[in-house]
Amino acid sequence: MFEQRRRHPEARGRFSWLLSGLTLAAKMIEAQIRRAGISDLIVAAGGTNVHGETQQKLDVFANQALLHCLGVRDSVAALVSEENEEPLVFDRAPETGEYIIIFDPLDGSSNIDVNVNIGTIFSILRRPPGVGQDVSAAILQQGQKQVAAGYILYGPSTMLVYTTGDGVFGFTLDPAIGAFVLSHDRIKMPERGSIYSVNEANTDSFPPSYTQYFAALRKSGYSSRYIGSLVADFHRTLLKGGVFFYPPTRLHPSGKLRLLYEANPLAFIAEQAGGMATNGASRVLEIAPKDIHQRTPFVIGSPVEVSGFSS
Ligand code: FDP
Repeated sequence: MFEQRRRHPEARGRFSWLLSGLTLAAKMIEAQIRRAGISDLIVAAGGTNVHGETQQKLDVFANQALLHCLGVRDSVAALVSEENEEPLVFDRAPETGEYIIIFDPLDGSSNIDVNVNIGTIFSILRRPPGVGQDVSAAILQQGQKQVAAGYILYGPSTMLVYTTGDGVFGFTLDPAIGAFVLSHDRIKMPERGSIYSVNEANTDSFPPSYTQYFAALRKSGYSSRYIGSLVADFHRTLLKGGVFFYPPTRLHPSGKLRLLYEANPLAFIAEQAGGMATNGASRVLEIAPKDIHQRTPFVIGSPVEVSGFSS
């Protein structure tokens, strides 16, 4: 991070301070996740932890950790969480509160209770020039305006993957020293892969363009993987190539995934790694958001597979 900062002599360290808030929250969340099964036993035994506190659900804990660790950074103008109906806007002067942070505190919630990978996703926007004390109207920016985006994957090891628009970097948490160590320098997504990823149980309600494309992929020898945690499915796609889909379905006619919390940050990372992301028709990063909780169909992955599909 410092190396990247050296290339921007005008940087004042506010952004690094912000990222340190994210990594601190990530370590708090990861520590809680690691004890998840044990905490359940404690709850079953009496409902309180060793400090006499009632155990919280992990997604509530993750949300509060992020709101706290980021909210105390004075460069934050607003925090927009998937878990909260409304953004949390801070009354900070425009020259101080420079950043809007959008996050999904714990993605893949259906996998929390079964010890399967889950993640935190974040997207960072700058307060546009001329926007006064109330920044809420400036939250709905196109994904291409993001100044940084990333995710933390809580898996067999915990990883932070992020971009500031100058490549994608992966850091692995070394539990022995409690620090994220650069482990994946300038990640490049393979041109093409051999895996497609989609919840096939929804096949009957996918538009025909999707089912036809999946059939074509199968004919060409593709295999299939679906974890059901977006961060984990994306992380595999980033490293191994291939393509992930969340198409429109009967239950979710506009797709299930959220544009601001999920699609935009991962699309930024994918493009920075040489991949692509679309809603089936146009580039995700060019979609003009109308609502903070807006959903979108999502197709993301290697350029060969993503460009080969059109809804
Ligand atoms: P979840 O509902 O378990 O929180 O957006 C949330 C998400 O998981 C993604 O992480 C995941 O890719 C997707 O939804 C899974 O949805 P389906 O169960 O409908 O496949």
